[in-house]
Amino acid sequence: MLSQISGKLFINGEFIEGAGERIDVVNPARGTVIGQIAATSPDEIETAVKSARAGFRVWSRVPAKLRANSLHKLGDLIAADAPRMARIMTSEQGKPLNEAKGEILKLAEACHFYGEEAVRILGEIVPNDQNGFQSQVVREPIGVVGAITPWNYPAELVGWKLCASLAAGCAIIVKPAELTPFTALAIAEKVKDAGIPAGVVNVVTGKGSIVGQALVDHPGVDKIAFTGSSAVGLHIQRSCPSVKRLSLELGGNCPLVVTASANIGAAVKGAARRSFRNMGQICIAINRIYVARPLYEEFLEKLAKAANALTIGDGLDNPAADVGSMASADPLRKTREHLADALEKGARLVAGGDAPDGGALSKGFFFRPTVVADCTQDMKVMSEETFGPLVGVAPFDTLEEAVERANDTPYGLASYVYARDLQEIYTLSAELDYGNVAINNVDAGIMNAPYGGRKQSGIGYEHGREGLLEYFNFKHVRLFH
Ligand code: TAP
Repeated sequence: MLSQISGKLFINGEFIEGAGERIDVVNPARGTVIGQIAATSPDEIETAVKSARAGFRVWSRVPAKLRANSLHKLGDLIAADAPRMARIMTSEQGKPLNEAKGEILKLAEACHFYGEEAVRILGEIVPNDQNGFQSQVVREPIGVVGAITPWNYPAELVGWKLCASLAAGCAIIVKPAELTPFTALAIAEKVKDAGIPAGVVNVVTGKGSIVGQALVDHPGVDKIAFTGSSAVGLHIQRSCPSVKRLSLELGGNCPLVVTASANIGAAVKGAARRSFRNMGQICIAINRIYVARPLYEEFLEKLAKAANALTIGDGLDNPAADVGSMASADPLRKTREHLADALEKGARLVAGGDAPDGGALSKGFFFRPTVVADCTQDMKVMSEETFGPLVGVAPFDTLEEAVERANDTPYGLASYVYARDLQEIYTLSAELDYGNVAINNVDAGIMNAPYGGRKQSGIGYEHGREGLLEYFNFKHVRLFH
């Protein structure tokens, strides 16, 4: 399955054997090595940037309609190969196969969305202050994009940047996470099959601090599109040696507010889904829940039951498991640390708290979906991003108190509300200081709407027209005629 891409870089339209040191890629559910990546060397980075610059010259001149056709073809090829690509993703990331397949199909959807948007890249003629002049505002593709992505959504987080670049007329060099490089290389196979010209899309692999940093540092890269932790995002912003466009999609610490008017069954279902899906390794995962005091104990009892009912499995053997292995030892360690901190500070464990019983699962990074109650704001589970299957719950007495505590965080990515009272709904949607607010549902991001964070959660947007605009420069042309 991986023989065509293991150890390879994708540069100038070809899979080439990387010259650098090899790094093992491991199936986190089994602890087995599934392949290697090559650490891209400085010479190979130079070649990738040259290839992308040449690719940009070609692609930026391709008519929008033909770029759109390529995106639709890419979407079709990805959808047709979804089962194989999902196996690659599950093998390197640990999420159950059905969930991985869903992600691949959403990537295909993104290709079609941006295929449609590619033909709607319009300029403007704006009013002028003198006769005889015309002012055109034209959109031009930025150039070469360096895309640096994390391991939690190995297809979509590469795909959003790739599709927007292709639609805009940019070229791209992708540096996927070290843990999940093969999904990105499998996408590159489809790019080649779709007939997208050589150099327009390139994939380089290796350590972020070296290979990712080389893209940040390179004067031939015009924009960095980064998704990852706030710490690395801030480092990139500070270390960038030249003026460069940046979009940063960073961490989250997302609250759910359940008011006294909420449908408690729906709120519990939403909370269980958004706290534990992908083992909580989601930037928009619900990390902390504030529940109106009259509903508090009933909510806890039902959430504990829902968490305990989730099935855990090796994602390849058990495609329909609710949750799989975590992606590596690091997020598991952090989850345990946040749980221990909460219990030490007086939280009450109401579900989970340990790994599932041995057997085949003992070789992976498994942990049971965990709920802690009576949490206070000073606990790490409430104040930091856990990025694991752990959620903290606390009661509140007034809506003002709920808003204050929900906003009491340096992050501003997504927030959630369950309520039926209209006044409560309007107040919370206005007062929650987040880029996304989902009310009576937990799907904060859709392709049509801008998706981005505030405060330490980032700069810029993905999805929607706003996401596409991140890949353009505006040019004002003032004509006298
Ligand atoms: P990071 O450790 O920040 O890594 C993200 C990417 O940056 C990886 O490809 C990494 O490479 C690379 N990198 C590391 N150091 C770098 C440097 N000095 N220069 C350039 N690139 C560098 O994040 P992660 O642990 O993979 O992902 C989890 C984080 O991502 C969470 O905080 C989560 O909230 C956030 N996230 C945010 C969003 C959105 S949309 N806001 C979506 C998903 C995830 P290596 O893999 O080699 O380290």
